[in-house]
Amino acid sequence: MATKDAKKSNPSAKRGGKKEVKKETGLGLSYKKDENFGEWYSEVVVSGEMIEYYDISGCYILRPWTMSIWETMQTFFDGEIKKMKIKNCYFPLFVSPGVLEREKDHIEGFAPEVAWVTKSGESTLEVPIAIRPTSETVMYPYYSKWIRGHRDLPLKLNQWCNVVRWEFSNPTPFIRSREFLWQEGHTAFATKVEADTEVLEILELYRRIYEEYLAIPVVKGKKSELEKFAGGLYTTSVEAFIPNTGRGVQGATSHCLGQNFAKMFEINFENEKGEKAMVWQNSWAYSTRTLGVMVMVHGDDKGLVLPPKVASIQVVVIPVPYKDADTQAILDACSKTVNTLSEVGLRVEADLRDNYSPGWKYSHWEMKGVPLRIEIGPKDLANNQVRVVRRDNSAKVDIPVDKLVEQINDMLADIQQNLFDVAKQKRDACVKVVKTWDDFVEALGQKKLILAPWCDEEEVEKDVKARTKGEMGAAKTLCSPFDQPELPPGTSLTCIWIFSLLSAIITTTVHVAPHTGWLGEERCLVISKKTN
Ligand code: 87F
Repeated sequence: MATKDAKKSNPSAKRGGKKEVKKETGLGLSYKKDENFGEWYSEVVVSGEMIEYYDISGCYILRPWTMSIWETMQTFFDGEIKKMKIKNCYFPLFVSPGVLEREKDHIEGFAPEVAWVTKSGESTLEVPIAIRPTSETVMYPYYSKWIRGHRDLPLKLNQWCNVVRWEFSNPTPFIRSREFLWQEGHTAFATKVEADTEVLEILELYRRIYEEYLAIPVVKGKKSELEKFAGGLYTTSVEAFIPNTGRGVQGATSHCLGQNFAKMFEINFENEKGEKAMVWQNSWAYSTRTLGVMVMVHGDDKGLVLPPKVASIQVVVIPVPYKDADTQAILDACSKTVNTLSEVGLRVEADLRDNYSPGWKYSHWEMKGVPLRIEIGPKDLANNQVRVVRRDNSAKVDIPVDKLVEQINDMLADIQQNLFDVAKQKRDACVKVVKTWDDFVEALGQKKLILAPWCDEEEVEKDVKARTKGEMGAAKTLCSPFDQPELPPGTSLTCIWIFSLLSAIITTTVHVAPHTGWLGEERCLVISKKTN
């Protein structure tokens, strides 16, 4: 199918609204981040060699440059959950229709996204088989079998796998793909207290993935009743923000499922008093979407910008030979630099290819987002120094060879911190605290990340969505942040939604009492435009 998505496999083929391709190198992006964000993103993931488009819409090839970042995050997260005594397992990819149906109420809204295998070779399967979109229904029948008494609890399992959700809205590499990689954790406890504690422990690990590894600030909080996972009791999430689009992105979720699934799948146990009880469950996941957020937040007009902690190559060493210089001595100095830095555990490579110019190599590694570039030419050799260029801010410094390890380590740490600081400053500049409907509507139009008093009633949220549909882009609540803005003592919050009614009613001069209290306890929620 020749979809719009498939056409992107050769972004250089369409050059509408392009910028000049660099003459010297033939590299460079056709689109600018601030001018055409969507095309810029599609181009940067391909030119940075993270993604290759595939002939099935919404499916992408994850290239080694992507997988190494994924593996770094995986190593961190896997180590942390093992400390929490969570064990890895693997359940099958296929789900029988009967089992899937057991979760009918919750699956209902998701049903159109479930992909089915209906044939093997030429013969039609007697019973079609679903491909897992998530594994609750796959795993929980076995939880029911394995959990008998309180000594079988807690049961804490995780699996690293792929899932398939046949999305129909605009596919976007990493952010919305039909198959993606994730980890899904599914745990069962004897008490709600244990489940509640774990929900937050996992959420903190997700925050660390974003903030410490990907250098992306996130907001931790609780989802609204409308936006939570319908099958669960409550959903917590980390929310990132993309200033260019003015949209929030759900970074990862940690759900407390309560006893809903225990009821459905009969996951019971005999407690210490010998009574029959139902388990309390959690489920939590983060996916390859993390990588898309990283590209969107840090990338620039030269391509990817990788945080040093996750970059597959942290330092690239490039020889800069001149006509009459001792080329072999330069190449040897490059190899020596690689060895010195590799020995202390840094991820370093030299690009010694002789069929590309240094200028071409600079652009190539900039496109791929390598945090530091070391250039070694005759002058550097003579002065016993190397020239170092930062990818994040293009700063150039000469460093003496005998300070190499120390200074490179410092610079990498500084880049990691700087990426986070810049991203946070950009995000914070987009945050708008509003108290009234008019201010809310205005801020939404300005692509702001809105912090507003909110009563968290499903009907109210649906109404706000409906009222903001159209040019402005419907509003969607992201979460109620755990860190709430400070309010002067004695201040009472009024849900912004009531002002939308007030302005309608005021025109007919009917007096309405302030909307406080009766819809429950107002807290501030962060709100942005809907993702699609
Ligand atoms: C799509 C098709 C079928 C999301 C779906 O978030 C089912 C679903 O259940 C579905 N899309 N969900 C919700 C997933 C909930 C939960 N599962 C385990 C998570 C974390 C990991």
